[in-house]
Amino acid sequence: MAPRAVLVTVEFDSTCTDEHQRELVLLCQSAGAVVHQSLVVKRKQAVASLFIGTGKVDELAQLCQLHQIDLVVFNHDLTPVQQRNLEQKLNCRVLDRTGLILDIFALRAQSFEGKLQIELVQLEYLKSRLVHRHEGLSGQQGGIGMRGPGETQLETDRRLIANRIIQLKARLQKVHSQRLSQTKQRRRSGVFTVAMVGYTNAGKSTLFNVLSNSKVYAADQLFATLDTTSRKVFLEPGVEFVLSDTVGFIRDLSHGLIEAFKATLDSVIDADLLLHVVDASSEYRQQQIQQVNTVIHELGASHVSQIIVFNKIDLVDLQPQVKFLDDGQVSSVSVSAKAGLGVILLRNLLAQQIVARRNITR
Ligand SMILES: Nc1nc2c(ncn2[C@@H]2O[C@H](COP(=O)(O)OP(=O)(O)OP(=O)(O)O)[C@@H](O)[C@H]2O)c(=O)[nH]1
Ligand SMILES: [Mg+2]
Repeated sequence: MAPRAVLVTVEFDSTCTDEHQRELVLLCQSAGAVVHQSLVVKRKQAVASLFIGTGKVDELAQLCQLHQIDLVVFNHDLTPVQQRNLEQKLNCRVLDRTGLILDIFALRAQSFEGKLQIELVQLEYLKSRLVHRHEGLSGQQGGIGMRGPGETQLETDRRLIANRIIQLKARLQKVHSQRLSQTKQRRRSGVFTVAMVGYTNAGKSTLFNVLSNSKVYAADQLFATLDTTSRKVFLEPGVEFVLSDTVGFIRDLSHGLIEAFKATLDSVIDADLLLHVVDASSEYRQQQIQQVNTVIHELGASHVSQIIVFNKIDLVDLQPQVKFLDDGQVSSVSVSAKAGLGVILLRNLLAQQIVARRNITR
């Protein structure tokens, strides 16, 4: 049976709480949980021990007991101590936002590299929690009689995890260098490369399928795509490019997660052009564009030129069109991948870019 979850979003100020709450519901559903209730708690600042006040924790504990809740998810990052304290008080599993995203990633990872990467991040995440859990335990039980075996177990766990981390890093390094030589080969052959980036659920995979006539997994879920897929697309005789579909981005992606996906996002750093896919029907599209650009910057790909693709125009009654900047460069194109609107405009734009690049490099 799917686990039943209660979600907690703390409103420190009033910015975007509704949107953050809605997003957490989607994340939970994508992880396979059933959302029983989504709560907002107002606070000026987080409490060191429990993140929220004791009164609220008691209320939550009652709610969890009454409705047989399996899981409480916080829409924030918790310290290992906060997580442990909350689990004790609430008597059920407590996850923070990063933990939840990691869970979805683990569920979705398909490729060998993706699986290795996700295991690595999970172990790094677990490592910090392991230490704190144990310290809490020995402190609570006074240590005598318990301390010896407990610490031995902890040492064993730590050593096993550390060994596995070394092993995973070595394997990833190998896969990474293989990928690098593939990229170099592609560069030498001069094929134009386009990578699709964008907020999760913007419609990248749907557009990828339309452009490349493929059938990659596209669904109304957050992080439906985890692994990068690439296909060659033929536009007209002699005009072709390699298109890559990538993992979606989300706000406040923790540093560990960005690190983990740097390798799979090679195609983004090395691309000749980024198609930045935006859900035009989202009220928060401007914030989402900003957040994606922040991740692109962290990946070191700010130098790659970008065309914004406003997708899902069928939902907002917009017409397919191309917009230009003052200097004549393309700024955006509006399409509907699902309804097939404006796809021809996009294909023509891509063909122009490829031919223009070819003329420059000749
Ligand atoms: N109405 C409408 N829905 C669309 C359009 N394009 C995609 N969708 C829907 O949006 C949802 C997400 O589409 P995906 O293609 O999986 O989005 P994605 O950006 O690849 O998402 P992640 O891989 O999760 O980051 C699916 O339910 C699609 O059917 C569109 O043009 N119009
Ligand atoms: Mg996708």
